Amino acid sequence: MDKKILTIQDLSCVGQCSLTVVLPILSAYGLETCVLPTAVLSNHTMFKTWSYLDLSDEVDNIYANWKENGFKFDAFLLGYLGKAGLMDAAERAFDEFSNDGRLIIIDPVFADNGKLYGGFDEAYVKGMAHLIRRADIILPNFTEACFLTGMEYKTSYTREYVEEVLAKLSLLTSATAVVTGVELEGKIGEAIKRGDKISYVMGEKLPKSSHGTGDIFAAVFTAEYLGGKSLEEAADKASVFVQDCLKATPAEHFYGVVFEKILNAQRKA
Ligand code: PXL
Repeated sequence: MDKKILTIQDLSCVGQCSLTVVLPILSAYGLETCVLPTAVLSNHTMFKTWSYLDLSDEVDNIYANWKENGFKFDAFLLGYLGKAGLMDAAERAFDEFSNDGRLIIIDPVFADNGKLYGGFDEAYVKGMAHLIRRADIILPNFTEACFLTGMEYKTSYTREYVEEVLAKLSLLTSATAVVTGVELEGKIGEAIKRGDKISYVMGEKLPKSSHGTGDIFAAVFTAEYLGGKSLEEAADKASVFVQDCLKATPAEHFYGVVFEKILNAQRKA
């Protein structure tokens, strides 16, 4: 039977991130994609201003009806929750709505480039460091991996430093860690730790980055991995997808990437 996935993250109405990118990507890969919206924002928080409707209070109502209707999911992809209180709700979803053999992928989504996103604090980081114990795979970027482990964020570091961070992540969770945005020897990519095995998937470092690319990486990685690719293959496909998005995005399109073009090109190929 086809896989049914629940993705838990916010709906930013404008800005090409979270649900507006993850939902079309997972669907295009043929996954039946269900959503638990954690918040509705006018736009993402990299714009000058934004409105924020926290949906925490609606979760009980949604879960009661899911229970009544007998819904279960084969996989979970968790992203931007916004409020630490929603971490309990996420755990309840794992406990109450899982099919046998389900996969839990957690992208912590609270920081980048050495800084917390607007609205997040140390308590959120601590909560996420606890929540990831429930994951099978975690997808932190290098900044988030440093925050989660209490390691210093550096812009220049060695392979040894990356592996120290990976080792500290293993103290928090037995999940496979796929740490994105790792920069080594002029390249950028993922450092992957599964049990004692560490591997790297490194690619071209482009002279720009953009908002929403972490969410796009998570969606493509999840779809490829659920489709049977290895961790490394899925990470490579997701990185190349993100690079293609960045290359296709004009400079004046500052708030996200034109992932629609790449998804559409993939459909026609
Ligand atoms: O792309 C991550 C993300 C998701 N959702 C919201 C955000 C961000 C990053 O800042 O602001 C609302």
